[in-house]
Amino acid sequence: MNDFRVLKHYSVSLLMTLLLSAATLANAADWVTIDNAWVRNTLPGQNVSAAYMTLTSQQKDTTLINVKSDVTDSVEIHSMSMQNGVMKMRMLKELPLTTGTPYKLAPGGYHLMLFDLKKPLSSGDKVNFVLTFKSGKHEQKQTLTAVVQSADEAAQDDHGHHHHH
Ligand SMILES: [Cu+2]
Repeated sequence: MNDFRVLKHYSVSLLMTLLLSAATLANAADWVTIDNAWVRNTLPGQNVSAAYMTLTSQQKDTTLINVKSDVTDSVEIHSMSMQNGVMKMRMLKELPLTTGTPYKLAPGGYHLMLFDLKKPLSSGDKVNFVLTFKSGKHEQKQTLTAVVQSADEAAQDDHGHHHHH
């Protein structure tokens, strides 16, 4: 009788331990924290767009090396800068991240360029991404879902989160 009670108690603790380790593993597995991911909606006749998000690496020497999406077969990492009064976009082979420093991909700066969209993107649509990160000899894929927004909606969101006047 006593033995049975001990065994039962033991099984429950073991189960709890397993559940807790599973949760911890899931968190520890993510090298990069990805926040505020959104994709710009398309205008009629437009088949290119861009995705924005904030990447914060939790891992040493992590580099974004590849991006895939379900709305296009062609995603590029781009930088954008003003040169002689003209906005210029440049393709980057990879994007190195500094550990613990938020890396903000935002309109007018770094972005994930989406070419040859399979369908128009409207506000509220969901776009799935698989980001591949490299650290040393290891690679890790992280999936994320970004919501489609207009630039205005995104700016309002940003305001809501960061300013309270
Ligand atoms: Cu671009």
